[in-house]
Amino acid sequence: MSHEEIIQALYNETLAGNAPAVLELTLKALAEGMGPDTILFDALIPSLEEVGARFERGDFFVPEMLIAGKAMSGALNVLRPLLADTGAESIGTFVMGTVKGDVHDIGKNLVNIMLEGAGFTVIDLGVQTAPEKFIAAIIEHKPDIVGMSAFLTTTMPMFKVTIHEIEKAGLRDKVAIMVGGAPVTQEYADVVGADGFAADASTAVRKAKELVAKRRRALQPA
Ligand code: B1M
Repeated sequence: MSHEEIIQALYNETLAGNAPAVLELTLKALAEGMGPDTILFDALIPSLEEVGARFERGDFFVPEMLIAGKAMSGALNVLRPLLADTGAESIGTFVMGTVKGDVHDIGKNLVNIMLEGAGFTVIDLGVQTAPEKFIAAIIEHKPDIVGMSAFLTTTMPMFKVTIHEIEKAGLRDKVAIMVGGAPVTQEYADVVGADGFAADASTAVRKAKELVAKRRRALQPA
């Protein structure tokens, strides 16, 4: 199989939710010398975008989304160490969670992998993260940044609720707050009072580095 054929097959099998084939093709692609980022950005992510488009058109339903998501997650498990293993010293601590009411985690996991790859220590709170869980994690881990993902227009308001609870706990000035997820925009991030927003995983890393640098500058004695 040529590299193009592997990419096409990975796209098709992810769309079909064929997890064993996606795993096998991912391993094959790596054995053929293809980069993990090529596999991710040229095959897996475009395929999940098509899954979403078909769901919107009514051609796919929740079970199809679920099995496609599972197939993607299986491949991500293989790619994770390759994308994240830089051996770099920690450049900051990032607490990350998908907000309460939301079970989407593929995008969040991808951001985590990229953050780890860039040298962040990532504490992943998982999905359906209630404000009190974010607060407990801030107290326990003293992160530089708290990141929240939301993938539904109905769960995006949890950003504001969570930030409000962090404020009430007296912890807002202890952390920078970043938000993201498919429906989130910079305008929305500004409205909820977040310090940063990113539309994708690599921009998230850039933004996170900027926020850490800004915080470190602010904490330096004049
Ligand atoms: Co759902 N789902 N889903 N879903 N799902 C979407 C999000 C949807 C857009 C599909 C559609 O209509 N086109 C739609 C939301 C519509 C809306 O609100 N505007 C939707 C819906 C409606 C639903 C349900 C309500 C369906 C139902 O039950 N009727 C339901 C909700 C369940 C719940 O959460 N309470 C539901 C369920 C599911 C599954 C469980 C079946 C499954 C999730 C599996 C899982 O995550 N483990 C699923 C899936 C797979 C999808 C789609 C197809 C794919 C999402 C994905 O993983 N994308 C999705 C359609 C789509 O987005 N195209 C869809 C790939 C991922 C790499 O991209 O998630 O955008 P993304 O992440 C990006 C950026 O957003 C950014 O970086 C990531 C990597 O580049 N980013 C950040 C993410 N977090 C960040 C944080 C940051 C910074 C950047 O800083 C902190």
